[in-house]
Amino acid sequence: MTVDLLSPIQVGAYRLANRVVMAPLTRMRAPQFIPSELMANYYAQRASAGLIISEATAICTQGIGYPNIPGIYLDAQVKAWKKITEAVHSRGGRIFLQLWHVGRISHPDFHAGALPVAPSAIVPTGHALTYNGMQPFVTPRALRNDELSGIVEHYRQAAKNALAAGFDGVEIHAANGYLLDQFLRDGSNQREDNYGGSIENRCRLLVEVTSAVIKVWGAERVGIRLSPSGTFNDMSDSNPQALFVHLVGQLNRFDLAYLHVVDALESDIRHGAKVVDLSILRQAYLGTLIVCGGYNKALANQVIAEDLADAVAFGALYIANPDLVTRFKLDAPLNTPDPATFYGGDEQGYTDYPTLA
Ligand code: 8OZ
Repeated sequence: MTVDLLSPIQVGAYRLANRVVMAPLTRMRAPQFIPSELMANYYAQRASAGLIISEATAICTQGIGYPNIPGIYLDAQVKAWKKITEAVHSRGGRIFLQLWHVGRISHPDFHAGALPVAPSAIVPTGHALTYNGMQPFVTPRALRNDELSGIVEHYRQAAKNALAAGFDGVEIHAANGYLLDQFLRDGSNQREDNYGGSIENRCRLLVEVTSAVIKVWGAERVGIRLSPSGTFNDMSDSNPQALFVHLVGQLNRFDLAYLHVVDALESDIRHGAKVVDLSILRQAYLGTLIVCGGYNKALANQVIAEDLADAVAFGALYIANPDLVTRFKLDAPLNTPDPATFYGGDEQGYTDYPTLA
């Protein structure tokens, strides 16, 4: 039998009903950084996905860089997430929490005037979205060497909180120019200690975070997201292929539930990305690979048929199609996502996309 998007798959500890993954999607509908009731309905509507990966969720206040994103560092947040995991489980779904620290992609307005932190004091080009509108990024404060164990501890505690909130696992967000990605790449990491310089040193923080999170969850319930070709949030690296091939080699040792790779996007190409081919990562990584980045059903089935990936995550299509799996099964037409309602707002463009009758 040929394997396709609708074939079941073992991912770490779980037998997933299909290979259609809901990508992590920032939606900014968590006032005061507390998950809202509305979010329970939104995620429950999408429970037929083989796996839901939650929107990026702050592991501590220092990790916040956008308005109305959820956290996982307060009891009230754990309680609120519990309602969401219960809603997803009651519909037979599985949901991992994505653990997030934005690093320099933030603004002093989120930190009572304190500077955002980063591997090095290098300002990214661009603007932070704050409660006072778009504001230019500021030069971040370089984290001291003796602070890094505290960062690892924040990830560990957040992972424990995710367990208490009833999630099925966690995904470490090491993609898209946020803190862990900032450490990986030499465009943002110019440290001279044992967390900078060589590729091995730049991978150190992510490897330490992964070890800590695995101690909480077991490797079979932990995934990692990377964007080796990404330029979003002013990311650059002198040799991303060498960096990411080394990194996934290190990650092989952990036997994770999965590695989740964001493909080179059109915007990355436009920004002159040095593209790391998926085939190279597929060869270097020995475990389950999820890919993401503008796939439709045909392209997703193709990437699985060519054995370049095991499963595919869908972002915009999942925003607009809560019953995406059914629509794929039936080759039914898809709803069109409305970008005006992606970030912030209410039910509109969130829980009101129609399912098939
Ligand atoms: C879009 C807007 C805000 C955040 C990411 C968490 O790119 C995000 C994000 C995306 O990973």
